[in-house]
Amino acid sequence: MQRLLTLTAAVACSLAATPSFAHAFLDHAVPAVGGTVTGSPRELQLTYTENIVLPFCGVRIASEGGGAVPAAKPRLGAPNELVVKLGHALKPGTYVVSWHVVSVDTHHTQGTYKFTVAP
Ligand SMILES: [Cu+2]
Repeated sequence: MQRLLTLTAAVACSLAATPSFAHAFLDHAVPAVGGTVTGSPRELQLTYTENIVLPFCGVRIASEGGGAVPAAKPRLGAPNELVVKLGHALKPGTYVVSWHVVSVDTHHTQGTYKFTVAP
């Protein structure tokens, strides 16, 4: 029975994973994915394609050289949006954002993107 339930869940998920209903992928971010901003942002906003479960979500920010940027724990700006307040202003340079989330359908996704702070 347990096995049948597992199989049913797997089939349901693969059926659900069509382009119209996928896991929580990053839809857009501020600063924008691959974008350049003038001056340091105070916070990052990451908006997902599905609602997410905050206790299982995390975001790390590092300079391209690898140094971690201190940041607050993410909070929800909306049911599908993480907001991360930065611990200090970012110097000009390129930064790497690494995120992982769990969507309300319990699936885990993760990814990275970069943005640049112009001088
Ligand atoms: Cu899913």
